Amino acid sequence: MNSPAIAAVGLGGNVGDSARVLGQAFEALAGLPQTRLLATSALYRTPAWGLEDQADFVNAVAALETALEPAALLGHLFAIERRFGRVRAADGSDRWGPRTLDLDILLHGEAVIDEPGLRIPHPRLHERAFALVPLLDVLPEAVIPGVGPAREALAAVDAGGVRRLHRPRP
Ligand code: PH2
Ligand code: MG
Ligand code: MG
Repeated sequence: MNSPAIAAVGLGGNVGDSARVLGQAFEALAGLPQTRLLATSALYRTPAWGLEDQADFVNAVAALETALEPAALLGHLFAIERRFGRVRAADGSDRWGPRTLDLDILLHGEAVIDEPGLRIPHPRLHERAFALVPLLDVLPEAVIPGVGPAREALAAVDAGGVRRLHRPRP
């Protein structure tokens, strides 16, 4: 078995009952092989970033200790997204399925990976308050390889719209 790394996974959704979906997604992460769920952040309601003309998101972060290599972990995250992430309209009008759950690897130990479909640390982590705020809940000393302490990255962005929904679970 590979020696375990501390990984941070970002969770987000803005279709359906996102708070409920994210809670269930935490459970799914806890069930991954060769992985221990170390901590879950609070849930945050966050204004949509990038394409702004859409519903607010709910965002959170999970800290994992995992012996899964990044590519293997990503494969598991895609499988969980498929399980939780799609709603189906009876008439098939959403046959491509609006995504209700997005799971992104934000950090994987000190790994720096830049491959098609697999970029770690997440290339926009340092500019996104919706990821940095929950990341600091679970890993207050997190360092973003190539960037610096996550806490310093947060200080440089506007976190005004990020609102806590629930306290972290014990
Ligand atoms: N995810 C995106 C694009 N924009 N905005 C917020 N607030 N939260 C997200 O998770 C998010 C986003 C693409 O993955
Ligand atoms: Mg994303
Ligand atoms: Mg994604």
